[in-house]
Amino acid sequence: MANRTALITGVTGQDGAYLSQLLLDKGYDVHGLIRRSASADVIGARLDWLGIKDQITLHDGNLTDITSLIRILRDVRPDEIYNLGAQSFVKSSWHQPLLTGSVTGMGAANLLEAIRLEAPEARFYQASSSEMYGLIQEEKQSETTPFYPRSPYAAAKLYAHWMTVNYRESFGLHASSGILFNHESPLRGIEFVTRKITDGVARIKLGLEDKLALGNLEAKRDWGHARDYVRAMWAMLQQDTPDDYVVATGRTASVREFCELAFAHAGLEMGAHIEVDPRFLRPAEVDVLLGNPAKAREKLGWEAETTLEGLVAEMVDADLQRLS
Ligand code: NDP
Ligand code: GDR
Repeated sequence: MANRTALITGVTGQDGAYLSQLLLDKGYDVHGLIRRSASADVIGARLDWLGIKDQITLHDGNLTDITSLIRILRDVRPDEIYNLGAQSFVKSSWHQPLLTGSVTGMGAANLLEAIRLEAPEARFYQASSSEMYGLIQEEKQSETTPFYPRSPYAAAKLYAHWMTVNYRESFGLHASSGILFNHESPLRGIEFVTRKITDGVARIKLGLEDKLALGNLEAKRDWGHARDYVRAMWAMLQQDTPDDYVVATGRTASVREFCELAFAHAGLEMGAHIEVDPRFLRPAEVDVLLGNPAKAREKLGWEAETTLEGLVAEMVDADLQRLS
C-alpha cells in the first residue's frame, strides 16, 4: 500500500514538530505549510532539534491566503490535514486582535473552504483549545460544557471550532476538533509560562540570573506533554466517524505550583527568586482549567502518559543543557 500523505499547517511550531515525528514514524509522507520569514535561518528550528527537517516537504503559503491553500492541496493531495497554524499566544491576542481573528479564526475557515473545493475526501483536524471555556461553568470541562471565550484568541478559536463542526454537518467533511488543554515540552515557545519558568530556573541555577518575573501565580492549568497530545490528534483522524474530543490529563495545578516543582527539580529554593510584575497580567484571565478526557479514553483509547512532575523535570533538564 502506498504511504499515506499528511499536510500540517503550523509545522514549525511545538505541536507541528512532534506530530511530524509521529507521522514519519508511522510511515507517512509529511508535508508542511510554512510562511515566508525574513529570518529564514530560524525556520524549522524545532524540526531540526528533532532531526527530521530533511524528511518533511515544506510548502510556501499562509493561512490568510486561500489561493496558497488551494495550490498546496492540489500539489500535495493529502489524505489527512492537521490545522495547527495559529497566532497562538493569548496575551498577544489583545495587542493584535484582528490579526489573531484572521489567522486563528478565518485561517481555519479558509482551509475548510479550500478542502471542500479541492480535497473533500481528506480527513481534517482542527486544533481547538480549552481557552474556549473561559469562565468556569463546570468543575471539569468536557465536550458538553458551554463555552465563554475570554480573549480575542479564544473568540477566534471558537469561530474556527464551530466552522469545523459546521462543515462536517453541512458538507459531510471528515472534520474533527480536538479541544486540547495546555500541553508543553522542551520545544514550547519561550513566551509561554511553563517554558519561561523552566528557562528562568535554569538561568538561576547556572548563576546567569537571580530573578524570575511572572504575572498571575494563582492561575490554574491542566498541563500535559505535547508528545502525548499529538497521538490523540492522529487517533481522531483514524476513526470512521469524525467527532470532537477533549484531550487533558484531569489534573490541575497553579503557576505557583509549577514553579515550586521546577525550582525543586533544580535543587533550588523558590523563595526570593520569584517576583510579580503587573506587565505580565492580562486584561481578562481564565482562572482555572481542568479537563475531563473520559471520551478520548473510551473512544480513542488515549491516555496521557507523562506526569506533571515528569514534564517539569524534562523541561528543566533540557533548559539546563541548552544553557550550559
Ligand atoms: P505554536 O505557537 O508553537 O505554533 C504555531 C504555528 O502556527 C507556527 O508554526 C507558526 O509559524 C504558524 N503560523 C502562525 N501564523 C501563521 C499563518 N498566518 N499562516 C500559517 N501558519 C502560521 O503553537 P503550538 O504548537 O503550541 O499549538 C499548535 C496549535 O494548537 C495552535 O493552533 C494552538 O493555538 C493550538 N493549541 C495549543 C495548545 C497548547 O497548549 N500548545 C492547546 C490548545 C490549542 P511560524 O513558525 O512562522 O511562526
Ligand atoms: P495560556 O498559556 O494562556 O493558557 O495559552 P500561557 O502559558 O501563556 O499562560 C498560562 C497561565 O499562566 C499565567 N501567567 C503567565 N503567562 C505567561 N505567558 N507569562 C507570564 O509571565 C505569566 N505569569 C502568569 C497566565 O496569566 C495564564 O493564566 C496556552 C496557549 O498554548 C494557547 O494557544 C492554548 O490554546 C492554551 O494554552 C490552551
